Amino acid sequence: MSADRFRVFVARAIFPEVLDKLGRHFEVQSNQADRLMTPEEMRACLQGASGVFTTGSERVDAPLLAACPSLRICANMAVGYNNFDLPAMTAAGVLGTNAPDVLTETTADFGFALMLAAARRISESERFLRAGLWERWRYDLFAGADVHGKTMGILGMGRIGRALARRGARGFGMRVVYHNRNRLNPDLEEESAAQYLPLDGLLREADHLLVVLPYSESTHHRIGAAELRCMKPTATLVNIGRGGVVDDSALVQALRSGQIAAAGLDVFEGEPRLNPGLLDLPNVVLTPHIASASQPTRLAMAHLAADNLIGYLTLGKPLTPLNPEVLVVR
Ligand code: 8YV
Repeated sequence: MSADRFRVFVARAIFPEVLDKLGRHFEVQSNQADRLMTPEEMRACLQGASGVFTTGSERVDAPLLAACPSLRICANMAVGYNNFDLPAMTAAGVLGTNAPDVLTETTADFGFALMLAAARRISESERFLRAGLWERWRYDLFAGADVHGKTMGILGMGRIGRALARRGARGFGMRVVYHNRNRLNPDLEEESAAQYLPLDGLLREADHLLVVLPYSESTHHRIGAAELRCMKPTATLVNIGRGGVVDDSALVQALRSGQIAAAGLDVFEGEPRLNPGLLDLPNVVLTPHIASASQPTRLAMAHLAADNLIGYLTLGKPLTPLNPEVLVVR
């Protein structure tokens, strides 16, 4: 079958130029209106499709794969891929690809911004000012925690964790400690200026804890009530990894009771819905999953997902395959 006859479905609205690029290679159908689709609608849209362009919001699982036998590749416009049941995809001979690297620095910038905003009480003080409550200077008005020279703890030392470490150590003179499933090799530790600690040591020593773990059954509620109890009462917690890695109910309790000082959250359990307790708390900065959302980075992520579809379906050569064993089988 010639490549131009492949059909590709784009499950969400994307940059028009990326849609045009796909259109030069494939017959493209897209959800450019960005309608929320049920799994049944998604299945219907994928009939006869060889590829699908997904974001982190669309679930690809065994029932979907069974209902869409023509599917050969699912290209995620996200580095995280917990929306994919990867073993089921491999079993079905369907390739999964993600969008790593292009978002690393932008996402680390945002994690750092959330840490600063939470520690220095930026959102809280702006709300106060906008509400017309500022009457005069006061010695302790929104006095928060320092960031420079403090200890930054990083949970999840992949590419984004290491980019955060570089910012903390080199830009802000921080001591950087980390915990990861596997300890980094000495070269990477040196490059990141970071010291490995077991999880309980990380929790106890961090003035600012940044969670950058992907979500899986094994990372579910990795930070829960017991872990929050280990942290300093002056500490801040930032989650730019995935919702569900932090137990949001336990976090609400910890923020409410002063067990920790503040939090900055870009990802949530069950997003786009939030634990309502979070909305009532002054000491948490909340953003709607935008850590990678700079214009150039989102465009680069979309191009990478598109290039994976083009590379695989036209040449058999995807750029960033998640289950390359599928390539061998084919
Ligand atoms: C995406 C992300 O914007 O890449 C990831 O894993 O969390 C974000 O950068 C989001 O998943 C939408 O695809």
